Amino acid sequence: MSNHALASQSARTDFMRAAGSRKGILSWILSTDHKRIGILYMIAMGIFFAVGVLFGLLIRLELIAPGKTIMEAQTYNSVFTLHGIIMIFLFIIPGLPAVFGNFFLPILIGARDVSFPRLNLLSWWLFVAGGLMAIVSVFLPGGPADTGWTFYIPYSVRTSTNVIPALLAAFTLGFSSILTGINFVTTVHRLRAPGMTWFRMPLFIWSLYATGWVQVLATPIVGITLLLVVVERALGVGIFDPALGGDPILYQHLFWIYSHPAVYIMILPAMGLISEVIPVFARRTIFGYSFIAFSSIAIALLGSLVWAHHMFTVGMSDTAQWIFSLLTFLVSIPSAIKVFNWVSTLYKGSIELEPPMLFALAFIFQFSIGGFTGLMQGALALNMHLHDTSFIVAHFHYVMFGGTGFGIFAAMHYWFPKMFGKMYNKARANVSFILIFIGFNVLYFPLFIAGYMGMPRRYYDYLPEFQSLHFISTIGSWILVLGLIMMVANLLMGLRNGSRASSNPWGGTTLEWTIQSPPTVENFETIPVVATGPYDYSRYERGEHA
Ligand SMILES: [Cu+2]
Repeated sequence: MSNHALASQSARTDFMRAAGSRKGILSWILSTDHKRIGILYMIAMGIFFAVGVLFGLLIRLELIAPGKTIMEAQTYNSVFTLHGIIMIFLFIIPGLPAVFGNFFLPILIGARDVSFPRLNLLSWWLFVAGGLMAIVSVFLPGGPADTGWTFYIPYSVRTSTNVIPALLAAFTLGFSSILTGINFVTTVHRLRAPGMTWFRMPLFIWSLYATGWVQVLATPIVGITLLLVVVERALGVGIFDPALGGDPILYQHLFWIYSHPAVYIMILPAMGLISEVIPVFARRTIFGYSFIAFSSIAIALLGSLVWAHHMFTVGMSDTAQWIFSLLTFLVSIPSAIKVFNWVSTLYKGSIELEPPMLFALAFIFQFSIGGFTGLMQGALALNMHLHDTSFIVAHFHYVMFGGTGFGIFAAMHYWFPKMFGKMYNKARANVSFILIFIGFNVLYFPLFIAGYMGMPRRYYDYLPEFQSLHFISTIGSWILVLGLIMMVANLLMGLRNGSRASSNPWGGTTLEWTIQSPPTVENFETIPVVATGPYDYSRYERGEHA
């Protein structure tokens, strides 16, 4: 059945209203439908994000002036630790794969669900359990962990705060991520519709596929490492603590052997999403499809060889240092290919600045700043100067928030009409985008300057010469949060009383736009037969508008 015929089918009961064997909340939290699981992740993740943003706001408020502002130094250490743990393990890592990957991966390849639906539900329960463990650790006697999200040794085996619950929370969340990776890799291999060959797959799928392998292969390493810290703390066995004959540098190697590839678990799906949005709103067939597809795989492979660039100051041999420096420069090439191809797709395009496109363009701008400042840190001499300064904080927020965060917002505005069958108010969405974009850059850019001038990260207090930069940065955080609140309020209003959305409000050409909004439980009445590549805008390029 051709794609067009599918679009004209009359609306059937959608997955949210379909009557299953269970009723009410049980029909959600015990559902194995990939779409419902995607939305369950969205709700849980949204709550954790709000908590993470609150902690971020408190950090900025404390740093508005030198000395004590709103909290004691000990509390400050716990607040930035929790901010890091929540934003990394409970927002950025699950963000695109668990929410939008779960909802759209099967639909984009022409399938009815993922390979292991019950395992998929289990991954969500592990996610919630891990999140609750992290939150509970705040209220247990001893107080929340104050080690930073990296749990560096020896402090994490000596501090009296609740490190073990935090470690076990991260361990449990790791399992949720591994199970999601197993599901996605298997689904891409096994459940593609007839004709959906590898080089006809949407690029979001290539990015989820590469991410899935990193989730499966790298996450167990940090899982074991965190368990070893629990054993060392609980049983006093010398593994990492030098006082017990252990090696703290070994801990850093094991930690970053996962955590650097983990940054690609965070950014690759967002890159895939940008490759979905750019052709639709530029009305152009994507430039260099196979280069973008392969660059996702190359990033996953090369990204597992650069971990020690986080450790240039620990006293490694010169040989080891220049090798990891060189590899760090190399891994930037496949990322640059993506940016080049996105910009080439925009060239001569008929660009429509709809809300998803605004967030996607901001992604390209901010990810490029994040990328370039990453390259700077690959240079050994500069790294010695910038290591552990607020320059690093600015760098990873430009990549993780300015990149993946904006990617999540772009995905939300792009797929909202398909997921919920309703439109949000575009004018309000654009205003919220402007506030978020300005707030973000006013918040983080000054931290590059302060860090270059020597402002250390994770410090509760600072020298007066850094005050003006911190003051500007804190104002930025208020503008940003105002924009975030407006964005969420606008989407919730759209959910409540937005106008009905058609099956293809943006003029997309991938499979999700051929089925009704919201989709039915089965996604497709009949499994589609795919005959073309994903982003065919040749009619527009020939000037033959639809
Ligand atoms: Cu790294």
